[in-house]
Amino acid sequence: KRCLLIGAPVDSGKRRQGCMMGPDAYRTAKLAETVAALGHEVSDLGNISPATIRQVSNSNKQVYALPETVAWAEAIAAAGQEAAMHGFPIFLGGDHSLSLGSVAGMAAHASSQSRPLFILWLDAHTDLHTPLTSGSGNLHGTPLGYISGAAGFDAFPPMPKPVPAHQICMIGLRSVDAAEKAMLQDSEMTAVDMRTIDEQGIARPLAEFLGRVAAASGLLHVSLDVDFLDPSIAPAVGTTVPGGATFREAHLVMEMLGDSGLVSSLDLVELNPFLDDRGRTASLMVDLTASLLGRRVFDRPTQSFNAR
Ligand code: DIR
Ligand code: MN
Ligand code: MN
Ligand code: MN
Repeated sequence: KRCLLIGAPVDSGKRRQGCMMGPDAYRTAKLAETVAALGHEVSDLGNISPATIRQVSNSNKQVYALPETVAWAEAIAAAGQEAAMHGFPIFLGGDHSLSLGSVAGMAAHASSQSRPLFILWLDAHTDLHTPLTSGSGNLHGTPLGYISGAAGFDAFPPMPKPVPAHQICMIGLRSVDAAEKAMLQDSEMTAVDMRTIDEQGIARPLAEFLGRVAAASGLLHVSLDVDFLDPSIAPAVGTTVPGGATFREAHLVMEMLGDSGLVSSLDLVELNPFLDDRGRTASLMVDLTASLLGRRVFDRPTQSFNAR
């Protein structure tokens, strides 16, 4: 693969600052070197800057830093669409409002290739709010609302092609606001919460989704929020929620994604290095990326064992 690292130190998606340091934390944790050691070509494109900040209006006055976040989304979408023509974009966040841009860019790319775009959202949260429903006013809680074509995003560039609900899968859920639950009520999005993972394992729902991506010859964008992971292994995020994915669950997801060969772009978001513990969350995110890009214990297919 030709991996293109796009630093997007967007920090306007919520009030607590620190995600601006994310891209440099991934560099310090040797993301480029680690990916190159797996045999991939890697180019670090450096950090991008937001587009010109324009005054934008929104009826929800509670929304935090809307003009800044719109300006970031515009720049990230443009850089992502361009990168996707040349390789495999890896977006180094930055908070999750980054995906208002990355997914818009990937949607434009997919549409230019006449391929359907699928989204895998690895997160404790559903991020389905709109600027009108958000209680916190934090736009990092809204990208899936935007991506799926919900109303209320008139300040943002229109989504090139909203992603149909049946092409969206969320895994790791354990903090869903009432408005988001209502939106999921009669939606065709796949929403896998931690209880489902406890009862059925994480591999089953993922395999089912990957089967659908493959059957449709889709492109697959993966958005990995640090809070998908259990806080005991990933403390460097402003919105930790107990009961998250374990070390092995997370690696298994990434290994299965790598084996599928279906992933075409990746977001690494919400890392707040200011909250980290000697860089261990940044290092874990780098190792998870390595698992997605082919790092394995053995260079052979997994053996299967029959139950006696
Ligand atoms: C919450 C938190 N649902 C909000 N969202 C987060 O502010 O709307 N998403 N942290 O990752
Ligand atoms: Mn070009
Ligand atoms: Mn998120
Ligand atoms: Mn989250």
